[in-house]
Amino acid sequence: MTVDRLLPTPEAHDLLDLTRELATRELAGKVDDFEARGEFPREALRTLGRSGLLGLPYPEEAGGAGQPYEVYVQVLEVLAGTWLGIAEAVSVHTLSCLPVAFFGTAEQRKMLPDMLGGETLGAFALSEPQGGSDAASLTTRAVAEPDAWVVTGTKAWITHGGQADFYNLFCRTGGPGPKGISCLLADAATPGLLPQQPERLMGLRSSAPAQIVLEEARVPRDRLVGAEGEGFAIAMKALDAGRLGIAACAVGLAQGALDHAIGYAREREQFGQPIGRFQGLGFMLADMGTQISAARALLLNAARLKDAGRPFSTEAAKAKLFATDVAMRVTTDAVQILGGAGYVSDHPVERWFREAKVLQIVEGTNQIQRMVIARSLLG
Ligand code: COS
Repeated sequence: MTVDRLLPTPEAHDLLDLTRELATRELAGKVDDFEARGEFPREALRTLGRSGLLGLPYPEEAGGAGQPYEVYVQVLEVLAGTWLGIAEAVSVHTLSCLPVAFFGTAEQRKMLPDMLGGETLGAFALSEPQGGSDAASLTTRAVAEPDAWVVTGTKAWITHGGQADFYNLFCRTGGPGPKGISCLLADAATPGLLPQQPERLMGLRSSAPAQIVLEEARVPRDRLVGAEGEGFAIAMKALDAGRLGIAACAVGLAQGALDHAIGYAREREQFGQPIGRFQGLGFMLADMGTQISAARALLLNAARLKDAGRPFSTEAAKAKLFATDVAMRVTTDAVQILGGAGYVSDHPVERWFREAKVLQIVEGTNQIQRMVIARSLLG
């Protein structure tokens, strides 16, 4: 189904067309294979980078495409409708560029053209085995020596772990709590930065995260991003933007599932007519379409607030919460509409159902999003 989109500029229309073309030409034929083998699509990401899709919402003078979030999230949505693993990788990479782009020194910002052009791939290392939702309790420690920060600890669930060229390492450089956290930018080649085996996932297998063990990893002193003690605020700001990316992934995945279910409901006949003509299924499709439109509207509203420079964290949390819950419901219903055919891997809805689950968990569980929303309501 073609989604009727109101885009702000002719350039944005061209960008969406380019994304659809790349999705069809470069991604659609590869996704099943890469997901089945659990292989990371590094080359496909490079292709997207060379087409300008890995630095979309960053200023042109930094090497980005200067696009508003309103447009960037719709590009992600199109990618997610074809290959969630790629869309999530683009979203995480974009998030990983944010600390340097907005808090980096002039010297650090020299790395931005390669980052935003997709020549180098980024990772965002905040979570730890004992501290996921409670991010401010992280224990990875960075000790200042004259020439380097010496980092010891373990990071967990790191998307692009073992694939990334640079890591945002959130470390404790001071006392307990959020004010004792700083952000370091580490190269993948840093001695003592040791990616572990990728996790074995329920879905999204082409982009499996890994733990990163840090054994006295020596990160040069000039790789502190922002001020000492500013790391938690940087992480939260990056996550606010990242949550829009995950919401976009959810909307795109749900739209893909709806489109597939519609195609099936038109073709499949039972009792002498296409099954979509039965009210029970027609109403399911109607609810799926309505929920997706509502999720997209929440997402675009939050993105437009961000573009206007207005506070948007609460709206981003609402968009992430709602859109990912919608993706779970819609993919579940898509499996139901296909019946037995939905439960086997001949149709992608079985994979999309498995993939939707993780979106309710990453970049802040949906319980954390509710916490953010409730706090803003209560003050
Ligand atoms: N933007 C900027 N600063 C923020 C912020 C935001 N969105 N959210 C919080 N902060 C600041 C606060 O203002 C506070 O600083 P001040 O004391 O100077 O005001 C500081 O950060 C601590 O905030 P808070 O007290 O709210 O921290 P909590 O420990 O209660 O944690 C939540 C807040 C739960 C929102 C945070 O831990 C969180 O988002 N957890 C989930 C982490 C996550 O998403 N992980 C996914 C892994 S990354 S892929």
